[in-house]
Amino acid sequence: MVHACTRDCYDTCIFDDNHKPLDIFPFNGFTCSRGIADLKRNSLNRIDNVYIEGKPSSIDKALDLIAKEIRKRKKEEIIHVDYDGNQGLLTWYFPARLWNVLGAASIDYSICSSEGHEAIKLHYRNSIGALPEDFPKYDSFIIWGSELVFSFIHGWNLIKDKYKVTIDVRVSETAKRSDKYYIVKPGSDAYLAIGIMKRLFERNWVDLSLVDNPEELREYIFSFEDEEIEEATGLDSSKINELAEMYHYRRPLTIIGFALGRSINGGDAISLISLIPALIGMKKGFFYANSHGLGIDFRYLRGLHKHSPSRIVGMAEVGKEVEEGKITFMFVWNSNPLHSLPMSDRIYEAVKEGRLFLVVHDPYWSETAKIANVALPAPTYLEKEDVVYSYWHNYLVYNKPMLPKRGLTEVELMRMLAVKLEITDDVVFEDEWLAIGKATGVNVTELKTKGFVKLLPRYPEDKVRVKPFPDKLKKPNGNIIVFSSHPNYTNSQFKEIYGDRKGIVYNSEFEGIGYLSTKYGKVRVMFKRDASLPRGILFVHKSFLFDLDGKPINSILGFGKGKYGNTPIINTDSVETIKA
Ligand SMILES: Nc1nc2c(c(=O)[nH]1)N[C@H]1C(S)=C(S)[C@@H](COP(=O)(O)OP(=O)(O)OC[C@H]3O[C@@H](n4cnc5c(=O)[nH]c(N)nc54)[C@H](O)[C@@H]3O)O[C@H]1N2
Ligand SMILES: Nc1nc2c(c(=O)[nH]1)N[C@H]1C(S)=C(S)[C@@H](COP(=O)(O)OP(=O)(O)OC[C@H]3O[C@@H](n4cnc5c(=O)[nH]c(N)nc54)[C@H](O)[C@@H]3O)O[C@H]1N2
Ligand code: SF4
Ligand SMILES: [Mo]
Repeated sequence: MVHACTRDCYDTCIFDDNHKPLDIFPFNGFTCSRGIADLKRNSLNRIDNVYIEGKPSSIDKALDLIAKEIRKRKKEEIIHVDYDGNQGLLTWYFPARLWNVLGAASIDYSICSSEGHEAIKLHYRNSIGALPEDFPKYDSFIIWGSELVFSFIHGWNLIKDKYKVTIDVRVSETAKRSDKYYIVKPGSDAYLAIGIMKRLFERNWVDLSLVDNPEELREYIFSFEDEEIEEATGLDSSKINELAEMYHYRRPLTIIGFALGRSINGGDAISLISLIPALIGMKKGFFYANSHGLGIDFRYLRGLHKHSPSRIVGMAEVGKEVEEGKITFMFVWNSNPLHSLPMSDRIYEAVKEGRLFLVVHDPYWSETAKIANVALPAPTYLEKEDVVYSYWHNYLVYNKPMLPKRGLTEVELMRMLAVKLEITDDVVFEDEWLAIGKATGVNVTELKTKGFVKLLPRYPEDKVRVKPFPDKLKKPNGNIIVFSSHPNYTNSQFKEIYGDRKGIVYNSEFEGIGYLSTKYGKVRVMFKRDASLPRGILFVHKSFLFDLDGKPINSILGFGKGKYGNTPIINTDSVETIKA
């Protein structure tokens, strides 16, 4: 039998029951440093018991306490924070049913990729693009705002020997390993896409058969002067010509990174970039994330066909709402919000001051679990049954546990808490395998027997809508903080294997201790000089998000968000640097 890695990662590697990566396309028998270390990590830093206020306790006492705290509150003050720490349908999605039956507040799941999904859907109705099987059909690639060599190793493996061009705001590792790279000013990718399309129109290199309204697009594109585009992007005309020539002569696959959606003007950038392939008549000419085009009914899994949250809180605003006292109870699983949410120091302060009751269900002692009023042990993905999808390939995988279970599964916990709360709704108690069958359209018996099946990708056939066109683009101000993936960690995970590093900020000027400051907060960090970084770019690995005093770096992020998918603007501007 098999299992797939459930971490937030493009690759969703499938392993055999000895935890060896399958030697089939696109995994090709290898995995990353995390996949290799999973068996060793599985016994380290685990939450080994139920803890109440840091002291070992029993599940019954914990559930009584949680139920009492829930009953005390208005449902609008109760929020569940769950993200992609485990991408299993049973671990991540299904347990949200309890909270939706309760009518608690829900996050909007916007932290990572929603901005790009929504921006692409404006034009294509769905955000699905190239599948792994499509990658080898291209002989060239444009890697736009993605640190692919670290974040997407099997994608990189398929393209590493082909012609590649990277567009980034700094000389990333992917840029270094590409045939060419272009360094643009942060927040200016929308202008670059406009510049490229302008050249394509001017040279009559367009094929208008796929788009619905080319004349309106032309008019919009020509409302931008070349000087404006050059000034915004920092690229001169010859560079923009080169990119247009590459699109025309080589017809590359454009890989659009998630980081763009977390940046200034990010939604507009992704929206316009996704139009370029269509404008030259390329179908499926981009890859962003395919999860919304595989026919999985995530709403059904979360019970949203029958119940709705009382309100939706943007992930950009959770910290702010905690500070304002609008959220007083937080139930966390599959997420480490102290590490990952903007203004997360407000969560820490509210727990310490007794203004927020925090429950965390996690296999590991995450930074958030460590400060929780109640910490509950969860099994890892190697220890429980689940069904896993990918946002790149279209395998649906039945995870058969290969190690004994430690802790309570998310489904067990949800139902035990429902019993305490005297909730009998059949949405909570529907057989989870029936629900999986309904939500995926897959025969579950066949899935369990075979281990994995392929989902049918669904591509909309309509013409590509050129509208809406972005109106005003923002001009970034001052220094910009830019985050990116580290090869040995997935977000906050794997510190027990590869160690922790606090608050290192790479920049073009300073060396030594100092501060980053915005109107939202201030953190004490270690500056390191990197001559390759453009002035004004502050680069941080997104796995080391605590400062020298243990305060979240996200204390300095605000609640600004993207206009299409509400993704927090994590790569934010107006960051002041202060040398100590
Ligand atoms: N090893 C590893 N793999 C991972 C993860 C991990 O933590 N570690 N995380 C997973 C997750 S959750 C995600 S979301 C993906 C993220 O994977 P990617 O989409 O690759 O995103 P990032 O690594 O955040 O950053 C990609 C690049 O975008 C650049 N960038 C930032 N702002 C801009 C801009 O305005 N314009 C342009 N052109 N470039 C910009 C950054 O400099 C960086 O080099 O990776 C997944 N894979
Ligand atoms: N400053 C800054 N902030 C960022 C980013 C950035 O680049 N810079 N990136 C953003 C992005 S792209 C993302 S996706 C988010 C990621 O933010 P998070 O979702 O907080 O990321 P992870 O570190 O993957 O945390 C997931 C947690 O899930 C737990 N977990 C793993 N498996 C299971 C399981 O089976 N059951 C349960 N119950 N828990 C499990 C892990 O142990 C871990 O504690 O962070 C965002 N925040
Ligand atoms: S983190 Fe990504 S590359 Fe590594 S084992 Fe998991 S799915 Fe594969
Ligand atoms: Mo992400």
